[in-house]
Amino acid sequence: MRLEGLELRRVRLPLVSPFQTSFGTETVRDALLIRAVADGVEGWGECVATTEPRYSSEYVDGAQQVIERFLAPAVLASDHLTAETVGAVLEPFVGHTMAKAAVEMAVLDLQLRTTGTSFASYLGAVVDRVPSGVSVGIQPRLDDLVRVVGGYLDEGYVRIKIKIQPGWDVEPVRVLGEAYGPDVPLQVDANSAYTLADAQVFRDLDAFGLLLIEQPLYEDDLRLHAKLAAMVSTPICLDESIVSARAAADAIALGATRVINIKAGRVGGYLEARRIHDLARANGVAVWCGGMLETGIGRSANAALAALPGFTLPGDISASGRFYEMDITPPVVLEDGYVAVPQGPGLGPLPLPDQLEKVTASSSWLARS
Ligand code: NPQ
Ligand code: MG
Repeated sequence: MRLEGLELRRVRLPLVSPFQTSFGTETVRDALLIRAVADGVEGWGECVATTEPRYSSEYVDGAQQVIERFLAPAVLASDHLTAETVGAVLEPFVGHTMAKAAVEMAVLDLQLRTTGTSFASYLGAVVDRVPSGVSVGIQPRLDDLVRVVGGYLDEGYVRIKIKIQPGWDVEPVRVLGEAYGPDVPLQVDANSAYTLADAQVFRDLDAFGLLLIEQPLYEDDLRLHAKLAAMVSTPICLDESIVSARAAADAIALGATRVINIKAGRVGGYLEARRIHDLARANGVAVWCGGMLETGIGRSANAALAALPGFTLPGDISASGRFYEMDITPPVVLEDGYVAVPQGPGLGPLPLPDQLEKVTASSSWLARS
């Protein structure tokens, strides 16, 4: 294909409640959407970069700028662009996986809408709905945590993940076990807040039968994650550390991870995400689909990815209502603890123009020159 242009659109969606992690508290999702146009068809991508570079080194203003200055001109210059060649076109630019992923996603959606193919069938989905887990932020008090988790269990979420940080780890897990029993699938996510000197915290967590411990140590500490993994019985799962299929191969070979959280944005796109899925599956490593507070655009694409056969654990693909009063697409909903895998062309739903307009902060059009 030859792209006519790319629209970059910044949206601001208020969260239904503040979301606190070990690296900060968010009250608004400041997201970047990309609309790619060719031959009168449009495709949508969503950049998962955060407002500030606290989850990873990327941040949304930086992602927008690297797209405007480098990535968009490169894909707009191609006369034979396909979703499968975007990676190679952008490969000369180092890093910026979230920005690259958003560009590739828009081109992939455009290509699949043109051919009438769904993300699910393109990626190799084997189910038409995926079990839905929920990520629960750090709460002011333990009784708030019990109440908030109880609400999600009532809604039907099949797995609870709580965010932890030093001082909010073993007690919250103990209290949830006491409130809801040992049969509620539970896992924890530290977002890199610990060091190996905190190993005792994770040994103490072994008593609770957690599904996994997500990203306890710093992003580039693969060797130390392997050390920690050898000291505890609960599986270690990496999120931030897995920035590519190469990193995934290293982490598996080192024994740093028994489970991988796959986020297409973090690894440079849905094609690289599928490669990590394939690699993990071949090595007997379970994967699940992470979340980055996506709008209905990214959330729908994630549901398709999570329908691949190696996604054997519930993901962080919650209903839109977990984060947003009003999504920009028809809301992703929970049905008996599952989210449906969209079957329409491309990633499925399109933004609803009125709702999109209401949350748009700015937009710009990058034309083919
Ligand atoms: C994780 N997500 O798995 C992340 C990180 C995260 C759903 O737990 C604004 C935008 C705030 C994206 C906070 C979940 C965020 C964000 C945390 C992503 O590590
Ligand atoms: Mg995580």
